[in-house]
Amino acid sequence: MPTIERIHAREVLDSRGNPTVEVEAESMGRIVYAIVPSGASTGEHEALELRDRDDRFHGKGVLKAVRNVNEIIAPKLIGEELDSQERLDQIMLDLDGTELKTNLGANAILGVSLAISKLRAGIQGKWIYEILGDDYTLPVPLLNVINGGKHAGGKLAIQEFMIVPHGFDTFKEALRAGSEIYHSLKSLLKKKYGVSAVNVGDEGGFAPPIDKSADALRMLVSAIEEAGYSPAEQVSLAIDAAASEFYHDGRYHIDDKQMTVQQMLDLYSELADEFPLISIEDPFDENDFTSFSKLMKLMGKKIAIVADDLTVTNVNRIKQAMEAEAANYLLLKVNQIGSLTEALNAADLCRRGNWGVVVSHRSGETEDPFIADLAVAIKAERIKTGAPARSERTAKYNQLLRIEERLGDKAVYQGTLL
Ligand code: 2PG
Ligand code: MG
Repeated sequence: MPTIERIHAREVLDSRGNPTVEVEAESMGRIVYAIVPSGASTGEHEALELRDRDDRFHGKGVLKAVRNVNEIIAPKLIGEELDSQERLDQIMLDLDGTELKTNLGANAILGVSLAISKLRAGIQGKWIYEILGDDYTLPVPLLNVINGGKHAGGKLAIQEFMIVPHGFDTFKEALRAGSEIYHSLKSLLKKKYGVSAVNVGDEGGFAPPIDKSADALRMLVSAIEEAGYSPAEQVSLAIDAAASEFYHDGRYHIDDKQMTVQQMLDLYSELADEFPLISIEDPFDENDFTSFSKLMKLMGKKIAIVADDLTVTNVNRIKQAMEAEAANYLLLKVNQIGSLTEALNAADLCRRGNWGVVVSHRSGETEDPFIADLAVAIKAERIKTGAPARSERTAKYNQLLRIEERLGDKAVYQGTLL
């Protein structure tokens, strides 16, 4: 069995221009690279992203995490057989020894964890999705075309307004629709609000001067029609409220109002009645399981209630959410938990608990397309990886195009299963 011959970490930049950890690893002449993403609307229960907090990069340097890889993790793993992801990840989890990876940093551990899976694929001459699963599907993309909240400088409280092209036979056709709608939206926004309305936010979606949630969704329906597609039948809508970000002093500050939980429930119902909304992520504060459950009772039979900051890809929190019936979909982000094995365990738990899975990027992303392979391998129903624009987003969509082509006749697009 081939062994890990070399592991080396360095500091590189993410899509926001902030430093992040890259891990390079080598075995049998194969060299692989894995880069760790980073959030902005980070959940308070996420594993620790270790930052230097000194005078470099406004405190955001990751040299401590880099050193932890090069001086602590690498000496332990070099020479180990590439037999099992789980065993190698467990060596790192034991080295760290904390629940939230506060010793070594989730960014240090995850970089190595992802590099290990790429090496394991490389030495077998396989693609990553092939070693992570044995039966595959192509996920439906949630394309974030209007950016609000912490990801843009506008007035929209809701962080993400997404189009969902599910009514197609292939991922390729769905992505084409996504791109065409994105460009129709650009023209409509320009016409209505002027050229500055099409400046983009962190995830490549536009950041127009719209201040009401319903108006943003209305623009999306117009863009779908303008591009020649049929809303609801072919293309539906999704939102990520990321509500913790606008929850202050017991109220949700949204649409120029300060809303109670009941008013938010009413708002979501109205939006779901008026628009073809099929998914609502993080509708309430990240500690409020009770309000999530209320929304589930109200519409959990019809649409996806997605837990992100609530569950942070952590099996303990997912179990808690399952017991409370607080959601029916998990947003799965590998860096929230900090190792591939734990992320895969979270996905398994969802399967057992009858939850769907949306594999997700972070707002601070990189050119690493890893999550595309992951989504295919775990048969995630959906993937959320930004607008169909900006290379750190299209890197993932383009990898899905490659995988679909490679699977040929065996390719199954989840959209057809909706
Ligand atoms: C989210 C993500 C990704 P961030 O809230 O779902 O879109 O944002 O990476 O900033 O947490
Ligand atoms: Mg979210």
